[in-house]
Amino acid sequence: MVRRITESEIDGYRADGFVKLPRLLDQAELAPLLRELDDQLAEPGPHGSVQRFATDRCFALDRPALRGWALDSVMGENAARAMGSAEARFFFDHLFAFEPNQPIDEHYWHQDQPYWPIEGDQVVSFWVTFTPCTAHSSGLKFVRGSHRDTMFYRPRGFDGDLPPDDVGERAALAVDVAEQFRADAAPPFHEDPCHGEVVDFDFEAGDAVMFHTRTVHSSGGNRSATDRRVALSLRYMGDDARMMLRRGVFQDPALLPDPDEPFTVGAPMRSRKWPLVHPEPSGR
Ligand SMILES: O=C(O)CCC(=O)C(=O)O
Repeated sequence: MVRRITESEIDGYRADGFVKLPRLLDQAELAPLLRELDDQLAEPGPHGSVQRFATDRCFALDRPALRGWALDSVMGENAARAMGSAEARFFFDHLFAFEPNQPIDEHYWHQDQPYWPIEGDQVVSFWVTFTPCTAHSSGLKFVRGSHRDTMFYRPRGFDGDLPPDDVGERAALAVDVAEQFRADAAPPFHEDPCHGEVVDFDFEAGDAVMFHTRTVHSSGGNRSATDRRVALSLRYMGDDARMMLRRGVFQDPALLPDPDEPFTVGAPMRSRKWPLVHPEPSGR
């Protein structure tokens, strides 16, 4: 169903901040998972939006095939091995769908970590495409080695405008981390190689890229006149992941613990939303 990643793929991930995982999912797995993604696109959840492209997040655990893949397959073990972590917890799922003819000339280069209320090196995403795609048709591209950059680019709205910065009463807990940020958002890596080496891939359905939470990535949108692109990122976190809330920076409220759960900047990431998936899935 889902294959184990290899040691050489883990080496590639650590060296470059990303690695392509051909056929992470075998063909037989794709149809039931894509059906649930299409159902989600047809009836988006509270975090769904359609601006320059369609996105939704934090819904997979409510859908049986997606839940089984995210929590009960070798994905947790893959994540733990890649991160070099004893444990792996599921963090969240994130859907990205482009219809034909949805180019984004200026791209949406970004790193993920600054948008999320989390800090740590052991945070990994598996971006899995359910449709074939290339750089021309919104295949995701990556900047080699950018995970080693110690500064963040300023977050911006990559599927349109950023939603309001609303973490409710927890806003009072936000800390000043201005020294971790550059003044600007990410530069146009696709236009000027002096900013860094951009790597793109040709993807078959079921292929994936495993990438670090600090790695800069984007697509150029979908220039195919006929083919849609549907991809889901599954995110996992390891032992060093800690709660964080950055003052003056958009912090996704969907990724905070539930209101009745504790939230303390610097505490390990614990919530009923983030089940342990490695070493022993428990209590599911
Ligand atoms: O699929 C895309 O176009 C964006 C994916 C992305 O930014 C992510 O998974 O973090």
